[in-house]
Amino acid sequence: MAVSDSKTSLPDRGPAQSLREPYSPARIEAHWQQNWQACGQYRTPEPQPGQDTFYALSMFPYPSGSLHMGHVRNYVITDVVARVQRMKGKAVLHPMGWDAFGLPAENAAIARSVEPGRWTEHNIAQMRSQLDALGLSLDWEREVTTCHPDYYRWTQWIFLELFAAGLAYQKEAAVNWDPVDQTVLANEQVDGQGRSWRSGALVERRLLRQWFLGITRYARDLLDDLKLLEGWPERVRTMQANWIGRSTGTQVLFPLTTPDNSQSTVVEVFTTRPDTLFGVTYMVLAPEHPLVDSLTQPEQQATVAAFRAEMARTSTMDRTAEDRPKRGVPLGSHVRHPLGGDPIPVWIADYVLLDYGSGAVMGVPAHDSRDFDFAQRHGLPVKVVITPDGQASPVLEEAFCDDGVLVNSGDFSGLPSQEARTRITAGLAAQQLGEEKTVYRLRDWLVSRQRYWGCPIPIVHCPNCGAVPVPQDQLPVELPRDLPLAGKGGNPLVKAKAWLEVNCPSCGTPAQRETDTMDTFMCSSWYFLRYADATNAQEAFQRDEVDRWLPVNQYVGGVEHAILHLLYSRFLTRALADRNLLGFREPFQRLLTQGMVQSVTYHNPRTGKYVAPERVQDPDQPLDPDDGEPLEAFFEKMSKSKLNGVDPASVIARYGADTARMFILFKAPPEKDLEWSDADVEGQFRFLQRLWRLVAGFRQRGGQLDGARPHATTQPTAVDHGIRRCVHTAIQAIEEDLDGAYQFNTAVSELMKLANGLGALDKASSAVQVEAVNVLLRLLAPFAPHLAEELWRQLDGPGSVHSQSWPQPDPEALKQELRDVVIQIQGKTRGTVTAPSGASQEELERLACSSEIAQRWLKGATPRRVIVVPGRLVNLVP
Ligand code: ANZ
Ligand code: ZN
Repeated sequence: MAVSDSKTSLPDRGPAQSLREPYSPARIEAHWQQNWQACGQYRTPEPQPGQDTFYALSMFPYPSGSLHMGHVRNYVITDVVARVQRMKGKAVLHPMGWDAFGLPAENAAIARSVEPGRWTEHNIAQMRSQLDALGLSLDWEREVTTCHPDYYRWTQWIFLELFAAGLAYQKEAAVNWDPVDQTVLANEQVDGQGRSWRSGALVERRLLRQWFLGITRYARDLLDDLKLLEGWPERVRTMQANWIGRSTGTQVLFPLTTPDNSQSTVVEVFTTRPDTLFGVTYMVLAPEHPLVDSLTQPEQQATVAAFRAEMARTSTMDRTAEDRPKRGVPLGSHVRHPLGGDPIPVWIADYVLLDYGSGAVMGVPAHDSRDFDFAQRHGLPVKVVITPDGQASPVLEEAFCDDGVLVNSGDFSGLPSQEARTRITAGLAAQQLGEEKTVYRLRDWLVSRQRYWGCPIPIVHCPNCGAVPVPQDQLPVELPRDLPLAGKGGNPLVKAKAWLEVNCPSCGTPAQRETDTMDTFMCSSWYFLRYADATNAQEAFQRDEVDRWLPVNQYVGGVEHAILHLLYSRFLTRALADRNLLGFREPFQRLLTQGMVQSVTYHNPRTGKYVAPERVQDPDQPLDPDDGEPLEAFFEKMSKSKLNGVDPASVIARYGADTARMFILFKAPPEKDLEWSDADVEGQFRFLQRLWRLVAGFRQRGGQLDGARPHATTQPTAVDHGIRRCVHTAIQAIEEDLDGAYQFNTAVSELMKLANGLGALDKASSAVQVEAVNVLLRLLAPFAPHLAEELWRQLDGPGSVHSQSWPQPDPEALKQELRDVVIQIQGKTRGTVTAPSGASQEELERLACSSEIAQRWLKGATPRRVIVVPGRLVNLVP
């Protein structure tokens, strides 16, 4: 744990500029950033006994070289959360680091022939200074960089923990091969169109020996526990649930009519519709199914081999595309219907996947649309066994996929589908030919990559011992630097002889290192643990440290990580918890997925070209400056290719980070998309200027923040009362906006309302003025940290504004004083109503006329005359 600097080295903490000059963010911000850094202002404190901890975390960036607005929004949101929690007295951990392995570094390095490590370091330095300019309250002493050996040493250690638990293993599998990046991809990294998430290339299937992590062992746990994550967006929980994809159905065994020459005497299928069992007219195996060889009859061998070869080249996406005619070939063998005994021909077909269920399907053309297509195409019979009402139906035009009543199903005819499912499953179970089964869509996580710039897999392949883990005391297996990069496609580790050739750690025989590196998602699936004990050189982390800071109280990041990163992290946390390495199973208590930052985008619909906004002369009638053609204008996520990016550095240079922060927070609720608007940025800048002048005025009147608290003056004036009410209403409203809901946009509006309410501040008693300014600056501190600090210092406030406590509303100040007002009808007292003590004549008149007393005595008539004695009485004369 860090020891705080000796007090003597405290830097000059005087103000940055004179209050008499106009607000100058450039001077103020640099000044305070240096000060904060020099005195370790945001170093993580050692939690005091009884003190609550709070872990505020942003998803760490990939060091691409420049910070974009999406990053800025992400980090500013987390920063406000961290600052508020600190002021609320929590011990706050708010770290930052770099997700620094990965293909872009390698590709950039090849393109520019710089070493990936140096390219990465350069980018990190550049992004670090951009981050510093935002005034984030980060503890840089806990910085982690995943490509540094002092970090990846522990990534390797975790891999070996998983290996020891049987959760990291090698197997031959049909995998997703990205032909552009020349590496395999996890299923999660292939999009809905069958393209690589990074290169966009159409993914191919290849049979390769790869490393997998056993995430499926946790499928059920990961799914069931989603319901505990109440602090997560519903959308993300749904996406994870769908990805894990639980399906409950029946496993049915179809005995072979003629025993094959392998061990197996049954073909196993998984179905969610056992009620359709009597409608089976054929059986389909995945082309890669292990039984295909033994079930292929000699006369079918040639066609089967050709079909399988073709399937091996076709992507899963293509194979299972809805609109594609279903193709397949018969094997020439038959199975027996488990309840009826009829022979059923066995086929292989494109639409059946090896790695779902049991890789085999019972074909029920009458009740499944894919099977219907397939049967039509291949002349297989269609047998109806479910109808809406249990009556025999005419010939089907298409599959009838709904539930209904069974027909043609032996003893089960007449049963409704739902009941039939239970009864048929029980019938199968009685003969040991089936049972209820739950399957998941989730597959084990393929973590090996055939690329250089990643964490080496700490395994040695020995001809005698097989895959042998590198002993702990030999970690890290360092990635050799300065290898000649082979150009796109080659993994230079394969040729790095000096590194590659080692003796087996177990038997000493000459052996070879594993040359695959890990998927970078492995590096990012535990970094949040490392922050809790970031400088530990003996262990990945000490359990005590991790247990005291985690789970992360608030995680903030992009929704694009809803599945990959968040699911892998949840898995890894569980795996480590099961090895007693930590004491919790869910790493992120609350998750905020921030919306995108969009900006105005100009597009020429005819040429398809984008035009940069600064080249458009008249935004109301945008024309293409090159050819004068009309442009369409819309808001879209900032991106280089759309020429609509706004560079954070230029906004900061022009207005300062505080304005940028205020704008981003004010413009939209954090989870919603935000439309960039120069006018609104300007508006926030003017607001900060106004605060500057407000405080300058207060100072000129001799105002100071010497820590004085307002005394309960015996006779508060109406102005005092009004100002205190305004101040404490703001405290209460902002608290409500921030508490859990994080409605920073309305919190900023409340600050603006408060500033308006302080228009007559100079008329208030000095104690009330001091209180008002004191509260204003403390409320402002998380949002505009530099300005708040500067003004606090200008007024000689104690210490740093960021070490002050978060303001609490005073219930007294919030009270509306109420009093009873007498209602008379034609001079006769008929009752009373309660009204705020300062209510105006008009308000009292309105209250009286709408009162129940008036209703009763005037019966809807409007009084001819109303006499008001302020604060006392209203006389209604009908
Ligand atoms: C017979 C049947 C009849 C089916 C019927 C459906 C309707 P979900 O809900 O996604 O889990 N299936 C099983 N394994 C498969 C594989 N490896 N490749 C392709 N399809 C497979 O889907 C379960 C259904 O998907 C199963 O139920 C099976 O078709 C098919 F009227 O079995 B069914
Ligand atoms: Zn060996």
